[in-house]
Amino acid sequence: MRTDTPPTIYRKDYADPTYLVDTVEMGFDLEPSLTRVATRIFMQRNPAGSNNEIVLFGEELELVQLRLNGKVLRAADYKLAGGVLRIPGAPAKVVLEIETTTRPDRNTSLMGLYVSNGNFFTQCEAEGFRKITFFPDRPDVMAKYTVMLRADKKAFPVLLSNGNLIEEGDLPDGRHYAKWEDPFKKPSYLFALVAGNLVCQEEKYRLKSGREVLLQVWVEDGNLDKTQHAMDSLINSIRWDEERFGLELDLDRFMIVAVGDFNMGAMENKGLNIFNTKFVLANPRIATDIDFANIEAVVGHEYFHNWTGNRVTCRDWFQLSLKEGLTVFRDQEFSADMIGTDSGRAVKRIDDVRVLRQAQFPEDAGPMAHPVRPDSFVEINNFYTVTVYEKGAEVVRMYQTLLGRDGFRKGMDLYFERHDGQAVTCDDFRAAMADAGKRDLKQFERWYSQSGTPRVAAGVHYDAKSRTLELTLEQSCPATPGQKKKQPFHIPVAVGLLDSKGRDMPLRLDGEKSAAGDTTRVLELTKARQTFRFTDVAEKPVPSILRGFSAPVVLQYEYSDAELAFLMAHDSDAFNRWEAGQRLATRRLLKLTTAVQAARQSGHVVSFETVLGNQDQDSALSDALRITLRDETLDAAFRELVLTLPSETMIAEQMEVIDPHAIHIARQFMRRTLARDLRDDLLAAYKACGTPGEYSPDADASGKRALKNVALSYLVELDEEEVLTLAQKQNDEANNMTDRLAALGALTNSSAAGKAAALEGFYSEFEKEALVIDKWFTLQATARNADVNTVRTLATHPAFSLKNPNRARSLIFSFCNGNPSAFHALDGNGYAFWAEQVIALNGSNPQVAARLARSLDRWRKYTPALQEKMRHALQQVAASSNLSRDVAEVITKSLSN
Ligand code: B3K
Ligand code: ZN
Repeated sequence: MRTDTPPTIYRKDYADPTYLVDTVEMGFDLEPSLTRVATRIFMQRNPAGSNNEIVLFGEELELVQLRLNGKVLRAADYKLAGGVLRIPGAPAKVVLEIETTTRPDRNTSLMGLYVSNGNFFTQCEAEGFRKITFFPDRPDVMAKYTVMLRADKKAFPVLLSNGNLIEEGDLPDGRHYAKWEDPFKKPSYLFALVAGNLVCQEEKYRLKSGREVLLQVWVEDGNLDKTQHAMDSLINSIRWDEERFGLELDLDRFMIVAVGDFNMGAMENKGLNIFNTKFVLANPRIATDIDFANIEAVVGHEYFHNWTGNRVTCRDWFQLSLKEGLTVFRDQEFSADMIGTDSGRAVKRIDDVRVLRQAQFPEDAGPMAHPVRPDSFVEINNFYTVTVYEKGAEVVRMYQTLLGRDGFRKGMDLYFERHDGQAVTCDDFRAAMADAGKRDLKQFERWYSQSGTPRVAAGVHYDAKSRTLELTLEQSCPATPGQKKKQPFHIPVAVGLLDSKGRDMPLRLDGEKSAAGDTTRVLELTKARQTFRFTDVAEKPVPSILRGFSAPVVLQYEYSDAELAFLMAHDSDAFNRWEAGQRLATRRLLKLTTAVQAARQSGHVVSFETVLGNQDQDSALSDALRITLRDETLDAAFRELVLTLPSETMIAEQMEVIDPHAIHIARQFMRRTLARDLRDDLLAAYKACGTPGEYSPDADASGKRALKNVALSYLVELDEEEVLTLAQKQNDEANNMTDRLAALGALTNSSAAGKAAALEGFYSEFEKEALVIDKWFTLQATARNADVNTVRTLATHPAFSLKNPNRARSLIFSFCNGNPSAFHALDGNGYAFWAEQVIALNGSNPQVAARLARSLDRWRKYTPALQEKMRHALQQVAASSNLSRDVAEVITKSLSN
């Protein structure tokens, strides 16, 4: 165990910077093994600061020289310890000149300046700029930057940085230079440079105002056949932000650069977005429909940051959701608008809620639970979480639900009017919404300060005589680390009532003169318990509660199976229509899981198939799914979502004590049962959903492929010759990666004779496409018959490397997070493997290591036998030497909370 406990940083300790920076001039002499950086910082004492000490941060730097107002500082003039350089007693106006060197080719953390495949890239958010030079590296210090890049012309023909290119030319010794100037003030985390051998697709685009801008997508040579979709997505993003939010691109040049070694998805550096290749490169041959959709979303996300994040940024890192929650909300709305139809919007909404429930709800119930605006952290990189991002987006969405679309837009306008060019807080955003909408949103602050997923229990009482319906809503929120008791939240609950024919009933709340004509009402739950009275309710309705998932809560209401089937068939709210099916399936899956456990306990299990088969034959779900499957008025994409059972992780979340093996057996049994019950309809859907002709990733075609391929995945459960032949044929003839990968997956999870050959054929066909080989690893790591030995063997494959984050994720993370029943093998070998990998990654890339470390953070939820083995693995990591701050925080919290 490390001896020095890394310090915890608290939000309440925020202090204004002592010095503010006006301008920064930087010169880089780029060499992979030793890069020289000369920085000139023009700074002034901050009237709001508490003293005259200059505080700079720097890590893994060699300090060559430091000059203050022209005078070289000697060691006695400053203090340098623990990555902080302090110059006490500084004058009011300072020009600081700093010379440092770094070693980019040895930088495996992929933070700061590093080399990937021979090219230079940077990643500065959150605190990577301090690995490039000493600087007041905090987001509330905003400055204008001029950057001079010098490098060997042959090895690094392209030299890019933020803003506009103002000068370029040749230098002696085969070197050349480029000078870039960013006209906008920015925090250091938005600094970027790229240097190397790259090519670009470029287009000129005319903004609504008439101004012409230059758009570029930079990639390695040989990838120009994969940039069109990113370019289209960028153009759509620019147009959408103008139309929906009145926000214009403020630069004359906007660049996206793809890099193969990257810790996360992408980065919104001003004018020079750097992207993981996974979110740029696409063509039908290598990318699936989901990849196409993700690229659109991520290109949009990073572009939208230009206003929500860059023009208005965060005062401190506790406010991260100010930019991330808001920008995720914006990218979600963008993707929905790109589909355009109401049903398409619903599909997108369901997808987003699935992510929230699958990943954020567990986080909010585990040892790493934190509010959307955290109160403390040890390592900020550990707080780029689904809570800050996805729950944060839900919080932003609730403003829109409460204020209406126009009201929300007014709030956004006011936010920019007040704060353009500033570094602000989540409170500032809430104030803009409240003031523009003339609403009291004080209680709404609890969404930022309290962690945990609120529960809303609903109870309904209908009185036929008075024709009134009372809907009682009661909220509570489980205790989370550091937060035992919670105060009531301000929760928008969208409600509709269905009559016996399944039609929406007119709504009139007690006290209203007449029904307002709406059929969905947003009720505002602000107290622990509240009753809402609907009058003029002609018959006993079936309530449709939390329509559109109007708040990130768990709704508890005891629907009968018949009511759920009814909602599945009739609810005008597509989200709740889908939700009803998920509830029905979850209920059944939990029953089956309990049956598996009981059978195992009794000790006489011949086959679970027999035991489960003897369960009451319950056809409610099959019948309801059949109706949906046959309903051609519904989008294929929606039908696919209804047909997809809750994941094993989702079912686990519903259990007091998680038993991954029982869940797996139950879910597989249910898949086989459904495949048998729905066989002919699945086959019909498979045949009806072909997408002949040229590939297009549009919503209609991708929806058809999704339905077709989910049908195939059910059908292969039957292990029939006819179906296996279909899968083989699809694998051999597919003209796009979506169909190819689905067929390969179906074969891999079946007993088909040709499955090994299909896997090999896939590998040799796509050997040169790193992103496709990632899929090849993932498919095998998550295959039904995979175990830890499969993964250990794959880890010795020549194409595997732990150093490349995408590759590490494709195999190691996919297994630990995406194959629960294999990972949680009773012998504990999955956990031992996990510990080895966390320790190995900790040495090279702490950020990625800490992500993997999270795979065991919910260990206390599992059966005692598994818990014991998990704790052992956690302790093993805790005891290893040189633990990074990143990993130490996750492991310590996992073991203590
Ligand atoms: N802002 C970056 C994330 C940076 C993560 C640093 N550990 C990407 C994004 O959210 O758009
Ligand atoms: Zn973001």
